[in-house]
This record gives sequence, structure tokens and C-alpha cells, in this order.
Amino acid sequence: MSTIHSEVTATSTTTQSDVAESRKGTQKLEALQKEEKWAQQKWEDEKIFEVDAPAPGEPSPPKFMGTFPFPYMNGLLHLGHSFSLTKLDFACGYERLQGKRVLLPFGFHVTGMPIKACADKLKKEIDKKNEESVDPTKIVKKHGKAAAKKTNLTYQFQIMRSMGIPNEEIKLFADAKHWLYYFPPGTKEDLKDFGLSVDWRRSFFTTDVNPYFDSFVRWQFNTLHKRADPKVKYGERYTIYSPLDGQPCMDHDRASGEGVGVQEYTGIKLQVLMDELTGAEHVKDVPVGQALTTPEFQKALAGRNLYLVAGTLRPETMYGQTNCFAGVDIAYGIYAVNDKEAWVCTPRSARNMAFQKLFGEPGSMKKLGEVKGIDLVGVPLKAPLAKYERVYTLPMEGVLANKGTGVVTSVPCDSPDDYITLQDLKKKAAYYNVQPKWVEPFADSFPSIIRTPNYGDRAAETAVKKFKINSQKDKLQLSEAKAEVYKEGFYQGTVIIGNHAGKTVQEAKPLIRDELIAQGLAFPYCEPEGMVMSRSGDECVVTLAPQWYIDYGEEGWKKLATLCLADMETYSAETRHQFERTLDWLNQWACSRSFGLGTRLPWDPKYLIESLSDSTIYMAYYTVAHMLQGGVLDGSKQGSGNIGAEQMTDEVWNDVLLNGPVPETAIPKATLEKMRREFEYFYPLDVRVSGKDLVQNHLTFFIYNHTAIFPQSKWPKGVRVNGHLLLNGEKMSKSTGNFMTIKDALKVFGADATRFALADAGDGVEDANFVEKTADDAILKLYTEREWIEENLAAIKEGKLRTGAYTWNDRVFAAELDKMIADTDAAYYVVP
Ligand code: ANZ
Repeated sequence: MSTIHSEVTATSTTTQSDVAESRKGTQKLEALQKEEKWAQQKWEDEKIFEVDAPAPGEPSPPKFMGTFPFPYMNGLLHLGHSFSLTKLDFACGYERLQGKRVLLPFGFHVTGMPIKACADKLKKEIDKKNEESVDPTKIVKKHGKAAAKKTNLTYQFQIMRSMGIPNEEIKLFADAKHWLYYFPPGTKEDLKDFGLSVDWRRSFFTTDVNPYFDSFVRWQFNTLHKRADPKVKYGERYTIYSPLDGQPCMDHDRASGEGVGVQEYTGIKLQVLMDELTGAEHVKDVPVGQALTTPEFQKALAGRNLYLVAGTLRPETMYGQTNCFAGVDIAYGIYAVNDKEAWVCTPRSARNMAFQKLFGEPGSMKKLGEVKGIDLVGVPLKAPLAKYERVYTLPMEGVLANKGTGVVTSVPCDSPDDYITLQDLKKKAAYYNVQPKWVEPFADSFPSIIRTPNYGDRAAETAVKKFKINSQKDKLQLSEAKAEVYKEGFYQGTVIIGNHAGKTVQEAKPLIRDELIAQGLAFPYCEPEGMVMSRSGDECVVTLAPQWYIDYGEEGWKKLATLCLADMETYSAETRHQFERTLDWLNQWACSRSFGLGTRLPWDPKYLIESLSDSTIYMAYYTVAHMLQGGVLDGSKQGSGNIGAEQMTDEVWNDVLLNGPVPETAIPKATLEKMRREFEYFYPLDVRVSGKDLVQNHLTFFIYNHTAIFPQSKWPKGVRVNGHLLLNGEKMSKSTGNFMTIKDALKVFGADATRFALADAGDGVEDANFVEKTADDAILKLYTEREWIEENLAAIKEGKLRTGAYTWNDRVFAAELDKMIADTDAAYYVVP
């Protein structure tokens, strides 16, 4: 890309004043856009991107098939999408020039919850409008923007308006189906305007609204399920649950907390050193933990070991624990776990634990006593993995009663909150009677756990300085610092202590967690990510409930996925490592949902297949889609094969895609053969192109499912991922306004200049940058080139150009072109 770019730059005569001129007048832009339209129309008329497998007897050229993950259609595509798309489109263009028959199909994803949830939300807003007889567009005026903001309420109609939907059309979106007929066709038009070289005959949208695609996904799931070693299984998974209703509480059953999922913590068991508490040594300094030493409580405890249990998201930092924090005003309960243990935590978390069967029978709990946070201050503890023999319980202002267990283990090395609280306590030791010896030996001498490139070995301390945090009261800065440190540690951190030293945080985290759990030092604990209230007014918990899940991570299957990856082109070592890491930890995945849009699970149709699970092998569907559905996204018309959707039985799919036994069907043999030819010719997939964030779920699922369903010769051959796209050097974000849809870019720059700036934005896995000035400049360059071509065409016509043998300059020019071609070949084929 850069070769082409620098070539044009070298010959261009662009100046700043030209840029200004171009911004003022759009004449040049319009001239280019007119030509783009002309070319696009010509492509469409001549069907140049519509390709079929060669007919029998025809010569069979090499082929190339590339895809992009079908985007979710609850809005328009933005520049980030178009960036990944250019990587695919340019590769397809290159392969076409190599003489290959190139297939670039494009589909639209509407499976899942958000569209339905937004439609329902809009419906509620409209119903409310009818009640109040207010125009929905005036709700904000009536209730006030501030009120809306305070309650964290963005009205759905505002979101629809921000997407450019006219007021009078918004009500139509209260029907989820309307989204399916609005965004996919609109996006298709945008992508045509963008000049994407797609065979649009093969396009479709997902879910059971499209009966052909639906039959494909049902076949896929039956294939995974009905086999000697089923890949889809039934078993217990974490689910949001209403104890009062006695059943899972899915989105549509909720009075509040729509979209709230399950947060998985690790419960760390910090053992109360009861002997020290009752022993003379400790008590003579200052009496602590008296509530725990009363005869009544000791009787209830009946010799059980007592633990403060802390909920953490960062088990890998446990080497650095220096103390434990309790909220002084929080009322904790003490619960019997079994005959040997009792835990101190908030009643709310105990209720969750009870439904996760941590105390025996689901829902059962036995409370042994209560203790206020302030009465825990000074209690000595044994913290797992910590370098200190004994750490102390200290007071902290920011401990929330409604999050985790209400007990927080403190890691000043990596938690800015913990670091600053310890520093505060060091300064004013008299606070809640805190003794210097509970703080001083720990406040500065704690060990380092994680090394990151930007924050060093003591990330929390670095962040506290960077964000100028002076005390626990600087809440806003603290939450920013916490987010930064967490991100930095998770994505770039390496563990530098303990028996996992040298591993990345992403690798070490699950390993350390599993080890702590295996040794009985910790336990898995889950709760809703936020408050969820059921319609019956019950606060929901997380329980273990039976569900259908896909058995990713199962040893034999993982081996096949690893084998597939080994043969795959990943275009960068980093991408390969990311896949390897994902294969290391990826585990069972719940694939059934009861709310949203999608295909029903064929053998248990009360469930829908969730959105990441119906998207793993559908690239095979593209190979025959045009024969099934006739150019309409919803499959409401038959395609060139004249096949009814009901005819697409599992047996027919087996025949077409797996060379299965000849099915009993009214579909003519020749039609089946043609479908099989399409699949056999275009599959396996040569490259899948996407943003890098999909490696850890979608793209790994894609590998797994191909290996489960198809023979090795049909496994995917390549995945190319790119970084995120910045816009003018800043993160793209709707909330800051630094955001551009493809539609907008095409309006402002036209297709070619947009593509030009995208080509220049970056090529690696790191973030890329779309610079508007580059696109602006490209308009001028392209226009100048157009003028030059026109002049020369005229000159040719008038016979004004020199003829005869090549001069030295001609030969240099030709050699330059040859070099560029060779560079391009190398760029597409040689792995950096
Ligand atoms: C150890 C640790 C080490 C933590 C570290 C963080 C950083 P988010 O991401 O906001 O959910 N925490 C747990 N329960 C809490 C409560 N009731 N009130 C206040 N803080 C609580 O934060 C999760 C982290 O917040 C948890 O992980 C816990 O501190 C703390 F380097 O545990 B962490």
C-alpha cells in the first residue's frame, strides 16, 4: 500500500490551499463520485463479481474465497468495518488479477438479543406516549435531559433519531422484524457505494425469518449433537435466577436489569487466625475482633475454621496481598459452609452462594452470627499466596455492600484503590483505632507481581502519580486509574513472581485461579453484574441451571482445532499466539437462549441458538445460497435451484456439504450436483478477515466447528486480523462524536478517496489511523490523475504521442512498475 501511496505523493502537486479549496467547492468530489457510480453500475450490469463454479467440462481456474464476519444489523456500519473490509477487498482484487475466480460473499447478522430488546424498549416508550398522550420525541423535553441522564436512561427513540431515522418512521422499529428489512438492505446499498466487490446474489440475513438459512443452522446443530461424541451437551451453567419465581430470569422476565449478565469472581478465603485473636499476645495491645470471640459465637462456630471471603477479579495478583478491607458500616453475616468452615460475607452474596450450592442444597444457608465491619478491624488473617505470614483487616471507605462479598482483599501493587487507602492509613493511623503495626510493615514493602511496559512493576503507584490522586476521596481519578491499570495489566502484563513467573497475565490468570481452587484456598463465586429485579419484584441471584452448551476445550476436539491452526496462514505471529492462548483457555459455551431472534434448537425448540453459535460455518452456506434464495435477503423467493426451504432437510445438506448418502428428495439430481460443485470448488475458505478482537471468540469457534463438521480438506486456510481504526489519531466513539459511518465517509470523500485513506491507515495488528486529510488529499490527486488521463486520451486520439522503440526513460518506468508488482506479490504472500 505504501508503495502506491508514496508514488502518488511524489508526483502530486497538492498544497494546503488546494485542500481548502476542495473543502469549499465539491466540484472535484462530485466529478469523481459520478465516475464511481458509472463504474459501479457497469460492474452490476456486467455481473463481474457474480461467479459460479465451473460447469463440468469447463476449464477450472484456481479460485479464491474470502469473507468478513457478517456484521450485526442494529445500526449502520462505521469506518472501522470498512477498514477491515478493504483488507479483504484489496486481497480479492489482487487475486482476481492473478487470474483466479474470486468469491467475496456478504451476509447480515440479526441473531441475538439487542434488536429484540431495542424494539421492545421502543414499544414501551410508545405505549407510555399513548398513556401520556405525548409525542415520543418530546419525552425528553417533558422529563428533562438531566433526569434521563441521572437515571442512566437513553430513550430508544433518541438512538433511532441519532441513526438518521425520520421521526415518523421510528414507530415501525417497535417491531423487531422491521430492523431486518431496514438495516441489511441499507447496509448493502452503502457497501455497493463503497465499491465492495461482492457477489450480492449470495447475500442473506440470519434467523428463522429466513427459512433457508434456518435449515442450514438446524442441520449444523443436529450434526454437532447427533454423533457418537456429541459436541453439544446439556449441563449446569451459571444463569440469572429468581428464587421467588423459582426459574431463570431472562431479559424479558425482568423489571430492571435488562442485558445484565453473570460476573464471575474468585472467592479468596482469608483464614481468621482465631488463636491469635483469643491469645493474650494480640489482645493485650488493643482488643480486636471481640464479636468473634464471645462464648455464644464460639459455640455456634463449633470449632469450624472461620474465613473472611473476598471477591476478586484478579486472582493472579494474590501474591501481593498485604491486608484485607472491610466496610466499617457493613453488616456481615457468618454462614456455615459445612462442619469445618464458616465464611464472613454480606447476606446478599451469601444468598448467591446458596443458590450456587456452595452451602449444600441449592438455596439452603445456615447463619451462625453477624458482625459489623468495624468489629473486624485489626483481625489477623492468613492470606493464600501472600508473602506475609499474617495480614490484618483494615477499614476502607469505598467498599460497596452490594458488590462481591463486601470483603475486599488488598493488593497495593496493582490496585490504585488499595494503594492509596494504605497510604492514607499510614498517615493517620488513629483512624478506627488502626495500629501502625497493621499497616507500616506492608504499606511500601509489598512485592511486585506484574510487569507492564508503561506502568513498570508497581502499576498502582505509577497510576496514582499519573492521575494525581491524593487520597481515597479522589474517586473519579481512582476509577480511571483502576481501568487503565487493569487494561494495561491484562493485555500487556507479565507475571514476575511465583510458579507462573514469565507467563502473560492472560495465561496465568486462569491457571492461578484453578490452582487456588484445587487447593481449597478459593472458590468460584458468581453474581449478577448489576442489580436485576424480576417482574415479581425479587432481587435475582446467579444459580447453576442446566443448559445446552458447546463443549469447546474438550481434549480431542481441541487437538483438531490446534491442528487446523497449525496449517492456517495467520499473516502475523501475534495473531497465531492469540489463537494459541485462546485455545488454551476456551471452555464450554452456553449456546441456548430463551429471548431474542435466531434459529430454534432443533431438538429442544423452546430455546434459540445464540448469536456466536450460529455464525461458525455459515461461509459454507454462501457457496450455495444463490441457488436457494433468489436475490432476497430473507429467502422469501426461490433461487436458481428452484428449491423450497422445506426441501432442505438434513439429508440434503449432508449430501451437498458432506458427500453423504443419496437423499430421498424431489430435488433433481443435477441441481444437487451443481450445489455440490459450488461447495467443492469454493471451499475451503482461503481467508477470513476481521478485527483482532474476534480471535478470542468468533474466530476460534469458527476453527473448532469446521474441524468438527468438515473433513480436513475443507478446514479454513487463513485468518487475517487487523487492529482497531482510530479516526484522526483518536479512538472512534459515538459518545465523543469522533465517529464516522461509511455512509458519511462516502458523502464527504467519495469511495475512492475513502479507500485510499483506509489503505494508508495501517497494515498490522496494532491500531490503524484514518486521517481525513489523507482522504481530502486523495480527492485532489485522483482528480489530477483523471485530468491527466483525459488529456492523454485526447492526445492519443489526435496522434500526438510519440511512438517507436522504448527510450531509456520508458524502460526505467517499466522497471519501476515491475518492481511494484513484485513488491505487491511479496506483500501478499510473504509472512512478515
Ligand atoms: C484484588 C485486586 C487486585 C483487585 C488488583 C483489583 C485490582 P471492578 O472491576 O470494578 O468490578 N472489589 C470487590 N468487591 C468489592 C466491593 N464490594 N467494594 C469495592 N471493591 C470491591 O472491581 C473488581 C475489584 O474490585 C475486585 O478485584 C476487588 O479488588 C474490588 F490489583 O481484588 B480486586
